[in-house]
Amino acid sequence: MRYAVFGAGSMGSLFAGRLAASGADVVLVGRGDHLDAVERDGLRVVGPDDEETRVPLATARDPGAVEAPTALVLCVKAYDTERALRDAAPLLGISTDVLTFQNGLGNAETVAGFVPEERVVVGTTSHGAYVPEPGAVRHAGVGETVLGRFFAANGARVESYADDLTAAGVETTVTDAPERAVWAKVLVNAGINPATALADVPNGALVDPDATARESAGDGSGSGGAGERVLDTAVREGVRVAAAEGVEFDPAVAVERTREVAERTASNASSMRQDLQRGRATEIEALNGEIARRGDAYGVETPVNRTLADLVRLATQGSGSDGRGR
Ligand code: KPL
Repeated sequence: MRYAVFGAGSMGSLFAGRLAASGADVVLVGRGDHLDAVERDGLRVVGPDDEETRVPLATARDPGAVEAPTALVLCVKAYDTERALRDAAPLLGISTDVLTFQNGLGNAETVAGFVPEERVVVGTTSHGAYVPEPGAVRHAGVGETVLGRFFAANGARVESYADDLTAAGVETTVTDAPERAVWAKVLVNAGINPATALADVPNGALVDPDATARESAGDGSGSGGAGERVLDTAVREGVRVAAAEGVEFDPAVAVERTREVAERTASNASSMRQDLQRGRATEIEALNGEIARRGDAYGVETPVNRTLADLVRLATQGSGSDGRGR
């Protein structure tokens, strides 16, 4: 089994580093200071309990120089999927699987434009990771990872990918319903990411009971559950769009799950907040933007998701990017 991980961000680095440390054949494909540092000194992986290892890890800047892998693992931002697949075209062998571990809706469909549908594997992960400095990745929070073929039945190969990741310390299970796993993550991201990005607050601010209490006290110092209202409505609209696609969630459970994630990651800056702060493109089109577009297609109203998407577009325009990484 040979893995080529595309995208030297936090998740790509974590997967590639953990796989390499477990002895798997893996190359990390990307660019920038971080990749340079990994090429020079190996990847420093800091675990959730502060344990540290330095892992020698093969890197490549030119996908054309990479030997055809068994699995191409896409960890680039959702808006970069097409560009990454065009770059990867020379190394896609006749049986290479493409695993997408990206946020948002529509990634599997994009991948299926490049490889036959039976080779599309979709994964979601709730691990927390970040790159604290070039050459290092911090595995901040242990989560769950699931994967499964999106358009075909799972087989031995998918089991092997899950086994390899589990052996590498990223416990992974195989699911027969990857579209449900994707939607579950989308609902959480749609409920947390744009609100925290636009308000420039940590995730926990959305569910801060103190803020609610302050407003009830009437002294005007609290946000009065504003975050909860936005989260609640964005998630419920998303649940209705998912239902129109035949993926059913209990709305109250979906809201509660999103609240729990906001509480568990209370001090984190969401990925979209970090993107906006740094003037980078965001994943809004694959999240709330796509919920609104699919809502239109099914005749499901999504005013809050549409407005959140428009506001993030506006904020991104203000930073000089067109929101698509260009
Ligand atoms: O996945 C996340 C993100 O920021 O993109 C959450 C779960 C919201 C954690 O910050």
